[in-house]
Amino acid sequence: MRAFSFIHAADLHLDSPFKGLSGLPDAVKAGLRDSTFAALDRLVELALERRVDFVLFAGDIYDAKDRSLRAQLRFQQALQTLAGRGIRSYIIHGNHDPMQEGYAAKLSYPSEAHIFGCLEVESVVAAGADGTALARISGISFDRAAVTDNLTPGYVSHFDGLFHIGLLHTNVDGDGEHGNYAPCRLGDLLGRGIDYWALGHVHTRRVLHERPWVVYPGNAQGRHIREQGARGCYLVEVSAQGEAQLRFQPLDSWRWEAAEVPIDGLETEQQLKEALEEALDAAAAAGEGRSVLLRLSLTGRGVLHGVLRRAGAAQELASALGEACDGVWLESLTDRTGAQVDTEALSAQSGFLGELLRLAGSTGASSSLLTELCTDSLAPLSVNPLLASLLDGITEAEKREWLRQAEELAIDLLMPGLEAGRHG
Ligand SMILES: [Mn+2]
Repeated sequence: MRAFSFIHAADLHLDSPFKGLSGLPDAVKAGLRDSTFAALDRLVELALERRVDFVLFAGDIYDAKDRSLRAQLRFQQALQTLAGRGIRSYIIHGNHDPMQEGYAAKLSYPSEAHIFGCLEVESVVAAGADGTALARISGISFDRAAVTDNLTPGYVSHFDGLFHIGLLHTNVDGDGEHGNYAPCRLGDLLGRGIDYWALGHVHTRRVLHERPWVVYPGNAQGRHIREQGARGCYLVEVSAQGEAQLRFQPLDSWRWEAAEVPIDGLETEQQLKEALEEALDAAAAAGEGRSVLLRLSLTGRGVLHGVLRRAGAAQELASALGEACDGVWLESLTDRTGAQVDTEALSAQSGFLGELLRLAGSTGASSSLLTELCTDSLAPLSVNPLLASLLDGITEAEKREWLRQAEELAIDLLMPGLEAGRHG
């Protein structure tokens, strides 16, 4: 075989709506709305520039079953541009864009683009522009969103000496962050005669195994605060001996970052402002020239807690920071600070506050007690069926954060000498 190269991308989620960003300027919202398409454009540029032999799209090309026509036309255009330069594409559909559900426009795709069907695992030979067989690619699309079968048994050895790529949208080893669709175990992927598993579904890139390679490239553009850091695809070069070399290539134009700014030891509003500006500069650097959406949390204990407790203080700081650093936008600024007190000493004290803090401590240390407390406290809300369904979705981390806020509020209200305003 001759050496060849390909791009492995997944989870483009074209035309993601980027909801819930009402506080941001319209230009930012428009930029975000376009960012999944911009990532696709960059992918095409990369493929042309590096003259790869083919491109793999491992499912979730579109964000929604009822995919927009705009998204389908842009993807068709991308495939045509690649085909025009002799670059083939291999495509599977995932749980967000299953083949037999939702709206698929009747469009013609270039013959250089192969879309795998959803009935059984198909296997095709990828040839270079000169007709040389380069690799075998096996794949299957999702027919419906909720595929619960393990699809790996359909992938078999072909004993043809070709580098064998398995294209699959799957949740390997039950990743709890993603729906458990087409679930399989890492062990199911090994020993099947596949040299490179080109996976999709998990949005954070990871290499689960080397030789054979089991790879999630992650999504091409982060879409919310839980999708932080660089996003893109893998550029894979396979030598004539069948050795693969992977290089991550960012494709994102907007990057999500989160940072904490502790107020411990800060004495003045000026120092607080400077600490926040430093966090913005660090986020700008992490963006590597891209626009950044930053979630800032003020943490720790200090004298400035009293200032931050004033109504609207966090919001006022956020709007002042809005213009502080080019290319960085605040997704939110949250105050999670506490008064400058020794909580250990406080909770060792006798009296009401001490007992309350001890109770909070033991509740926080036990997930069953925490669940019990939240269930009891929220019982009046669960009478409403709409609210009851929302309550089911509250995570343990959120419950813990509420408990922490309640503790701080109790300290603020019950400690003698701590009123809103500055205190030492
Ligand atoms: Mn996805």
